[in-house]
Amino acid sequence: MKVAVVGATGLVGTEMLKVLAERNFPVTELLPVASARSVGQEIEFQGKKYKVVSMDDAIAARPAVAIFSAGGSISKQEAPRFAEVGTVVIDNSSAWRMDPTKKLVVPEINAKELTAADKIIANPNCSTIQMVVALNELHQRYKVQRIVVSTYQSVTGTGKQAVDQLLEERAGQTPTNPAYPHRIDLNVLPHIDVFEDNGYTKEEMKMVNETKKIFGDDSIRVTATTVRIPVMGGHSEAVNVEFAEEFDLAEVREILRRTAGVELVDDVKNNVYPMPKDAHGKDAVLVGRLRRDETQPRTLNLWVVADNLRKGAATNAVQIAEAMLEMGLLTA
Ligand code: 2RA
Repeated sequence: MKVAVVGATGLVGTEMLKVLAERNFPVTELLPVASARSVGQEIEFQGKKYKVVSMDDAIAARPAVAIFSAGGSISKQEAPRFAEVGTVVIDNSSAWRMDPTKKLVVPEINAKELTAADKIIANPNCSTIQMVVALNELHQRYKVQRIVVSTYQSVTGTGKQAVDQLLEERAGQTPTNPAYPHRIDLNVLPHIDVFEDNGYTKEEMKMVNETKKIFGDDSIRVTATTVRIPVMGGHSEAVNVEFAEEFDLAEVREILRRTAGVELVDDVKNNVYPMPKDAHGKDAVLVGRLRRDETQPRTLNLWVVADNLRKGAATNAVQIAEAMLEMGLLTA
């Protein structure tokens, strides 16, 4: 199967190639696409060398699927051009997520909604994906009514520029090309993406809006505070969730144990709980610190950690492609 990866040289694009190879996705021909200045650059995939190609050349090759991680403006402009030649686009930017004609997919939750008519599919924001994966089965059993979430997000979510800033600051250097308005080393920034008129950031509003769309329930109330922390990989989230129905903590634990995509890591007596360092390279969403919110009924606290470049981006996108393949929606 011809597969294009648009943004192939970025942090997420590189992870997408890794995941495609690791999961043996049936790639017969890879079309790596990157900026014009990268055209001709060689990259290795499954022991073969491929040259980076231009967007036009990739479209002309009519790949079965094009996985994008190249920013919203490029996706807005180029995804429809791929779709016109019959390519299925899975896009990791925010460009299509809230478009009512496009599906926002976390395979464990709503892959079954995909049809042959879906030619541009949106991959949710990393901080949303890990939260809804953790809550999915609990939502089916107890019905989520309200979520209060605070996130602790790695600099890899911003990209290479932010990683370089952290490394330079950690080495005692003045950052050459800082990604953030303040130092990030030994600091935290309650500021991810831009501020909206309502005082929330775009990142926070993504969690609010995407959660409702993925669960297909506009009545779910979400409020979020998203924070950047000096961690090299892995997003963590403190989630406080109020359900419509009362729950039993032992049953919650059981449900999480059998929730697709979740690994329960919860034994605080032995200092066992999810940490970003343990999520590196994993596709599972790690859940722990389970405890009842004793200040109000039907409310649970949990701590959710995932590799933001994998399940938060690359793996979820590849899993969408896998689901479509299984459903006969991708033609080789
Ligand atoms: C971030 N979730 O962490 C955003 C985009 N990857 O910066």
